[in-house]
Amino acid sequence: MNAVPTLVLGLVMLPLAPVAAFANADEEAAKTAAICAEAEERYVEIFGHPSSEEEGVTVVTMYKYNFCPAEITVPVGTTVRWVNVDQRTSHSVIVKESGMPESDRAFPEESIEFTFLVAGPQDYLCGPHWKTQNMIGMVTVEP
Ligand SMILES: [Cu+2]
Repeated sequence: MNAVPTLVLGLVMLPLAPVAAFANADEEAAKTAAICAEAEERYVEIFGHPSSEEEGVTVVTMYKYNFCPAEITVPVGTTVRWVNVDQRTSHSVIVKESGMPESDRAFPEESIEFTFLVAGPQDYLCGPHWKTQNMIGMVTVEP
């Protein structure tokens, strides 16, 4: 008699788990997209033009503990400029495998630049926020 409720419970639980995981991922993606759209609005407010219009650099904004966009693909030799468009928080950049030390903190409206000379995927993170806020990014450098 006792085996029946357990079996029913098992059947109900199994299909629910993956669905819940997908819903959370979608929600997370939507939240990130909204934050990054806001970051671009901040960029235009501060600098008077879209981040895509900067000459000679690829811009990644830093806003509300996110890199926007968190993943980019660039040709080798590209300089990435990380721009802090937050109002209060400071951020840094550590390109893990570059051998370079952590950058200075970029305060609101300041930026950090790094030129990617080695092809391959390069993880980077924000010193003060990668652990607590998962503030992590990736640059895929193409030869
Ligand atoms: Cu940060």
